[in-house]
Amino acid sequence: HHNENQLQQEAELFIRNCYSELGKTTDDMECRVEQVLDEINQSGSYIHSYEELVHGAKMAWRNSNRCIGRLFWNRLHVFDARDLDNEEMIFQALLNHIEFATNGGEIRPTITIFKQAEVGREPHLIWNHQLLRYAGYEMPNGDVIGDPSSIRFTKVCESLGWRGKGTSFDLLPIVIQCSGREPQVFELPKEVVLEVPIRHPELDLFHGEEVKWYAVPIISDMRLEIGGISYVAAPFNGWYMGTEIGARNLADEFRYNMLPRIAEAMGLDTTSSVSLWKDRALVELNVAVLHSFRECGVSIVDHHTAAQQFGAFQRNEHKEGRDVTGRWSWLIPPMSPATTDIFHSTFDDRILTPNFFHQPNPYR
Ligand code: HEM
Ligand code: NRG
Repeated sequence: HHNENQLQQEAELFIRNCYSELGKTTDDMECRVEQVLDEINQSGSYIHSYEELVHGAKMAWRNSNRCIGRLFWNRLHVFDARDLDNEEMIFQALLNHIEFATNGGEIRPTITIFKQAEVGREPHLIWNHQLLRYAGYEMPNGDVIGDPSSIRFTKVCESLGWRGKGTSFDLLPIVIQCSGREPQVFELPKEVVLEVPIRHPELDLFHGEEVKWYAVPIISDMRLEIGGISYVAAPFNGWYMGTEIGARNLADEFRYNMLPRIAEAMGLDTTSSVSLWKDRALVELNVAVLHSFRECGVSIVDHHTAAQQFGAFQRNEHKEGRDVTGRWSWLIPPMSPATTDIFHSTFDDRILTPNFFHQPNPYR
């Protein structure tokens, strides 16, 4: 979408910002700006140095308006996978990402960055929304087994020859498409995927039914933009905030919809909403999620701690003379939002770059 002038402008802005944050000399900065502008004149594009790639990715996290976890933006591990050019090597890099990030439960915020987009060349793409996610199957009678939000992608996998076991928690395969070729499907080896069985410290919430969630959320369908360059395959992860699983994935009516079952197991009166059965079930489900992750030694943050960490992020940024941008409706946690300071604040939702952007879905 960029003409060369636009690209040169964005590149120069990024290099100046990046080099000033990294404490580089003006000589280094001016020299690199000139080099980048020349490179764009000659080739129509430019290549980031490893240092620029690393700091650019960190800036993109720092600028993610919907993310409450940004206190740790400067502690992102960056894997440079820009030279990988086939499906097998990309899959190996993804396995490496999963293992490194999982780290036996002590999760490390990590991003793996594949080849940049170029005009006149089909990019390498990952079709999955997250590297780890559960399949969803729609039954003829309209019931759904598994995660309803995966129904469409599960069908795509099936059309490519994949068959799931049909449980509520089938891990989807990884789908990789290189240079406009046919997409290839890779099953994840069980050993690399850490999962946490969910159980409440005191109550039997699920009537003995197995409920679990994977340890690491690895978003793999967003475009990373740094200095006018797009990295369309750049999966990243941190650790979970408990409410993402307990107040959304397992609770939403259009996801696993567990609240009615839990309320029944708790013996609550579900015939009238004034018993607040949904709220009481929600609290115990979220207690169970946090308890289970902790007991398994898997990193997770509760929403109160996360909101406090976000406050520390705001103060840090203020000290550094940078504005914090944010989107209120995403930053507030989906349970007890008014118990956090975030709820009582307002945010500027301007989009700074580098940043992560949603991009069109490669299938459908
Ligand atoms: C969104 C927490 C790490 C980038 C979010 C959301 C939460 C969150 C709760 C909202 C998700 C939702 O409502 O679906 C955290 C925590 C982290 C972390 C606890 C722990 C370290 C990261 C990292 C990156 C990142 C490492 C990138 C390098 C983003 C982006 C979004 C987001 C781009 C918006 C996603 C979207 O639009 O769907 N984060 N995050 N976060 N986070 Fe973080
Ligand atoms: N709500 C989604 C995950 C979105 C990103 N959340 C993070 N990101 N914590 C879910 O699977 O529930 N991260 O990079 O840590």
